[in-house]
Amino acid sequence: MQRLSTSTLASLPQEIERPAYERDATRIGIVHLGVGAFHRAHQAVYIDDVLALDPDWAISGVSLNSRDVRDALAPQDGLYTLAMLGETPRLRVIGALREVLAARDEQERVLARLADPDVRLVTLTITEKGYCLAGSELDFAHPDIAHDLAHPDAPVSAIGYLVEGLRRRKALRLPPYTVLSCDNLPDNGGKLRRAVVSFAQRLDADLACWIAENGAFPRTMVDSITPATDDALRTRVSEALHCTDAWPVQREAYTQWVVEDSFCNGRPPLERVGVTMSGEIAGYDRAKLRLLNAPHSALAYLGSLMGIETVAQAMATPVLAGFVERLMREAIAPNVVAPLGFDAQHYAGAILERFRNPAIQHRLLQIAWDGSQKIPVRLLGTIADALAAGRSIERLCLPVAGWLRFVRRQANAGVALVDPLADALADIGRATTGDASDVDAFLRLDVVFAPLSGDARFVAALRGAYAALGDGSPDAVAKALAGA
Ligand code: CS2
Repeated sequence: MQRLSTSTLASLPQEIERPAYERDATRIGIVHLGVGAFHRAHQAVYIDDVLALDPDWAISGVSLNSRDVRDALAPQDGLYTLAMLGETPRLRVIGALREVLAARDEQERVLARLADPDVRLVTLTITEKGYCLAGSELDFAHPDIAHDLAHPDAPVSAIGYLVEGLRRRKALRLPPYTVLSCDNLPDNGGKLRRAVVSFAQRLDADLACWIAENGAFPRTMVDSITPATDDALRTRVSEALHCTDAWPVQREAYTQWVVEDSFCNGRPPLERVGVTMSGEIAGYDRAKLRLLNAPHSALAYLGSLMGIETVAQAMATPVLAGFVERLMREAIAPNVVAPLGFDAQHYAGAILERFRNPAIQHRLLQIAWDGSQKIPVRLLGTIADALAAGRSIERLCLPVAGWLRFVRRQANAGVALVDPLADALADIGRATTGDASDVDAFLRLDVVFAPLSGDARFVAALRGAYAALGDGSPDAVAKALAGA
């Protein structure tokens, strides 16, 4: 079978959607760091629509760590297939990625792109850990940040690349690019601005000033459920296309992108392709993290303990689905400060419907990754707000305790965790005994639990929730959920 590429594009079956513009006539105007499945299923699709209106915003996709996406997509001229898992499934070939670079092999090309006057926007999906933060500020003790401060012209971190790119632009008397974080972090733009400016400050105070005065770091909220690519998808796509695609991606039909409208160097006509441009997005990002991502993590840990594999299966398990709905509507929603006109209960209902979608095989273990990065921004902020408002936190602590039980189980089974703190977590997990005092060892992980670990009400509630989960077996978890 032939491979998807520019030369096979024209001969794809009629029903396969494809770029509605001349790819050769487009120019690269965006560098994207972290060209994983989420970017390719979400932002790149919006940009594919933009390119039919304005050819200046094609994407140079950069992988900072791996070579896999470059190796899969370079032979396909950057083309790949998106499967949209709605009522009538659709397949669409996306052409927005005009180039895919692996930074480890092509560092100078990446830096040259960042200093290219045509590039006016740099976007990121590097996941929570890619920001190298401790709390809300840049972690100068992080090995990648220490490396990049010592070798600023040969960076490895996203922050190092952004700053070296901006340094080159300043030297060339070019305007800066807008830097747009598309990750699930509250105040993602604000955090990224502080990380970039504080890193630059250590190298060159003038550069830091120039970035602070002329740069832009809009906040965003991104949303579309994107299960990892599996063999079933590869097979389905190659059968439909009559040619192979080494790395198709899939997502639910629903998609949302809210972007703060503060760019420093022009921007794509995003409002014409379904993006909500907003002056104030603070409410949206928090509502999404708290009402979608937090319940997702709850399903991931509690469901995995119960031996369940996917989100839809978890939602078909009444005791778990019932708990998650109560968690959202009664424990989380009262702590969400809603943007104007936003109805948290309606939003929660729509999310539950999306979770129930049986057409999507979204594996709980995928969502369980990187718990140490996700738990603080998804759950602990709500707990802190609930404590401050004098509301109860018992139910909110159950998914956090579920994470601890999950870590204990994986560590004792010798299953490696996918988490930047995997080693520390495995050490703690292996030393646990199963009773509530286990919680104290986890609470010493300051990067996760500070400052809440100093609150006696939180410590007591987390111990209580951990004890309620019994031995973490499916029966014990089901019993705890039924009573919560
Ligand atoms: C999920 C998210 O993997 C996870 O942690 O909670 O990727 C989630 O599917 C997206 O944020 C939905 O927009």
